[in-house]
Amino acid sequence: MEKTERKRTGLCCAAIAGVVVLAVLAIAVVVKYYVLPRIPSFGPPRGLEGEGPSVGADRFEATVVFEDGRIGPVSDIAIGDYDPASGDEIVVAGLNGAAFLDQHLRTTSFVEFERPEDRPYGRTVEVVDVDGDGVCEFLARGSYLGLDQGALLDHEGRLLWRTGADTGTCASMAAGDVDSDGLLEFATFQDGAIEPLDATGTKIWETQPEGMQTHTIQMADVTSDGVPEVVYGRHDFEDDRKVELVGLDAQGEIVYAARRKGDYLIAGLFFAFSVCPWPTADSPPHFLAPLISSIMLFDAEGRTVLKGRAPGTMITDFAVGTPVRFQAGSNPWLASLVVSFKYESSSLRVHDPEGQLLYEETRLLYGRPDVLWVGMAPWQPPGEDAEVLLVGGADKVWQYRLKP
Ligand SMILES: [Ca+2]
Ligand SMILES: [Ca+2]
Ligand SMILES: [Ca+2]
Repeated sequence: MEKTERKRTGLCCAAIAGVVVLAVLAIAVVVKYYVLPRIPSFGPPRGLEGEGPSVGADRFEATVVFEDGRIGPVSDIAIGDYDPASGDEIVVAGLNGAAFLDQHLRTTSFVEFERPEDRPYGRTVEVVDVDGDGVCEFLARGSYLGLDQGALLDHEGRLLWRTGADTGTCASMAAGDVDSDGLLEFATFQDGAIEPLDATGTKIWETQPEGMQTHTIQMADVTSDGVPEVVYGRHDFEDDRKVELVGLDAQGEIVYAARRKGDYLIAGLFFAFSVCPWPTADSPPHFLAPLISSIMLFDAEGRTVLKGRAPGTMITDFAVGTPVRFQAGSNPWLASLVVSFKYESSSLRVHDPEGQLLYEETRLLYGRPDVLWVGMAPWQPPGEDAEVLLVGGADKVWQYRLKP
């Protein structure tokens, strides 16, 4: 009787031990395959320590196609009719000047920017055409850290005006013709308020809408009427799981708002989202935002269009992107550049339309000759049927093409 009891107790203990072992194994499997992969990684991108490609090195080749020690970090590459001669050119704009290149990437002229010593202005220069006459001007925007003033320079690089002449700095700035009079306006975010300036740099109005917590504002036609709105992200304090993409018209009235579940998009929208056409350059505006270890492309309704892995990315980083048709006749891929101030690095990536990472390359930002900066454009070289990607660097432009 006692023996049977002991045997039963022994069996019982063995069963309990078995269940415990199984449970521990199950927990280990769940942690390894479900929990760990979902914890955001705050570490630097894998390629950072070695610099250079960490994914897809056998797929793309990069060559320097432009180099000029006068130009500085290249922040914009614009292709179109931007100088008095007829026909398209490629304008490469950097911190200190701009070069005009022909279709064979030969420099035809160079403009040096006036840079007063007393107060530095924007570190990222954008090619704009204020009056649409086919002769470009240059918009020097505040840096992404919001430390510099914005300024407009004429075609010869002479300073026309600066923002916040007294004290203000300009965290963000975007250009667009919001009132359809043929002249660009410039939306600025200064001292906690949105202030659009006219083509002469004069403030038109000022607004500080409720819930506005933006660091970045953009101009984009979110109402699909051919006229751009001033666009920014807003947090709904009544419901903190919601974020709104808001569009203001020429009078500063809210004419558009798209809501979506917040997640990390809230911060991505506030800090550093950019306008990114998708899937082609003529498509309705889409927006690219940095999240945690990923980037997200969403449409004007707030719907996710593409979410791609981007290790080392934080919601406060800056992300720019463009579609590139690297292969003739196939879908474009999304090329993006994330500038991370935390890791002092920039990462170039290419994702396919499903969000799969095809290429990744990280380079350190400071004191390196081969830094990658935010100027970026797809370009179809003459006689070719696919596009290459032009990316700005320090005093140079790189061309990325798909290997045959
Ligand atoms: Ca002009
Ligand atoms: Ca206008
Ligand atoms: Ca519109």
